[in-house]
Amino acid sequence: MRLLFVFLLACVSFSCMVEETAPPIDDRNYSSEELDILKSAGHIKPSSRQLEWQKDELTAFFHFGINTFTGREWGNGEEDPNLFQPSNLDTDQWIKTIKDAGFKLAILTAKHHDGFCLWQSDYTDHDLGSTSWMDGKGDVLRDFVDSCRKYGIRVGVYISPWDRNQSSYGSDEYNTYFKNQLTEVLENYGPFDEVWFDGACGEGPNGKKQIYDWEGYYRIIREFEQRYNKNCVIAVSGPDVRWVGNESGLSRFNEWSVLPVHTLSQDDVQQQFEGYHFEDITDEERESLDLKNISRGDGTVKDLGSRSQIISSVKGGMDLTWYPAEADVSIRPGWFYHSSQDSKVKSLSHLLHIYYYSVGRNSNLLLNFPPDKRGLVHENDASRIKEFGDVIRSTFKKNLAEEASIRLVSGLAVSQEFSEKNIIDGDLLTFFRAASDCYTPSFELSFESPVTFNRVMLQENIAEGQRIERCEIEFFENGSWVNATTFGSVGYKRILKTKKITTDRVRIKIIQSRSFPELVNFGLFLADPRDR
Ligand code: FUL
Repeated sequence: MRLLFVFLLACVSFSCMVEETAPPIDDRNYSSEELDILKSAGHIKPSSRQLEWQKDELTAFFHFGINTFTGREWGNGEEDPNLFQPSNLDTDQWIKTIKDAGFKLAILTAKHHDGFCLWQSDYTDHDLGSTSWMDGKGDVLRDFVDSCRKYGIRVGVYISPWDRNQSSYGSDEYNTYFKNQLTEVLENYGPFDEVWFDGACGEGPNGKKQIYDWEGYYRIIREFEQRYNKNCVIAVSGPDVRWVGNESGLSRFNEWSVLPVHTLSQDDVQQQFEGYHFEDITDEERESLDLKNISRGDGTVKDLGSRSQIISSVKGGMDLTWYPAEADVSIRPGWFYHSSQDSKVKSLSHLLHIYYYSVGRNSNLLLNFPPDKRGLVHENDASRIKEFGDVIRSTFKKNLAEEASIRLVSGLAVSQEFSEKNIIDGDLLTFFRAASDCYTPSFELSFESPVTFNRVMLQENIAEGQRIERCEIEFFENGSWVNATTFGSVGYKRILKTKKITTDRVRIKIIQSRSFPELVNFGLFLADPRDR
């Protein structure tokens, strides 16, 4: 069902690759109680692990495993391990390729649903120890982790909870198996920066579905995090990073990082995520392990964090939480390599559209590259991603706004230290903070000579929360102010495409906010000609 939904959504979303326009402003009269609720939403903050993760922007996914050699997307766990025979595995090539394109983090499918482990596991024979490849001594996870560290790329691991090989799957015993395996990976290959748990939960070889001990899994990861003293987000079926809700890499027009802790009853949630299990966990434990997001709502719905969602949820007794989106998509139709898809690598314009609709909409992009049977990122994928990286780098290399002088047209900074100058100083550590009663400041940028741009960027100081709900950018032309673009929520980063505009004056008008805005950065860019 979920796959069908995801497939339909992918078709619909790409077939209409047109820019969405801003919906009408929400001009309802809100009571002071409601405004207080919205204000409190604007002051929910990310954890340090979430904040660090958000700055990655681009994460590479590598789906590699027994499916690479069987041509399947979902293996059944009965594969002969000997089929795994990469002829020229080179994880350095994977990591160099994505690093050159600007990616900061990489995640490997160390175990997919077939249960086949890309390391030597003490707990199963469905692993690299059972292949003749490298005389059973190969260790792809080790190679991958070493390559990431060598090139300064942050490291993530995907370990599928759904395991179609394990006969214990569907019983409590399997939870022990999974926890052993998780511990083995964290212990021998950690520290990791991200652990990715898939939501898919089908049957095991015994025809049974598993009741997962999620809290038990999370506890292990948090304990390792403390031991290594290094942040590690748990994504998707996890409390720190949420699935954006489709596998097309596209975020919502308003992608909020502050959401009600859950939007459905626990029964509904459990059905939605098949097998998602709520163990008995005390509130204190939940608090101490920072697991407030473990009861989650339906991640696919259109509206997760609007005013009405926030107000009705809080009035209904729910808490609010920081739960940022990760937008996943593959560079090819499949997640795993199939030679028949060599000519179906996404076009540059499709990838750029995804970039603007993910990174440009307050989400991290998780873009998948399926290494081929040689164990290499295929030439077609490698050259496309190089092109993508070059274009992004070229489009955003020169922030024209940094040449302007800036003044507040309306509103007030809380103090000189947090003045408007900070948003065009090129320093992401300094920011503008409005005075506490100023929710709708406007700024004007003036240039000594006209500049030409067609991309606008705005970034909030999310360390303190996400607050902006609506903003307009205007430019001065023939004696009057003209609208360049109107958009909604901002968060970590919002990027808008505009027509090509030449002007010597630009205005940023914040029209609606939940609390006093804090802005880190404003940008005006002229896109590379390949970025249309
Ligand atoms: C899905 C999985 O079933 C796919 O095979 C893939 O790993 C994707 C990222 O997540 O739920």
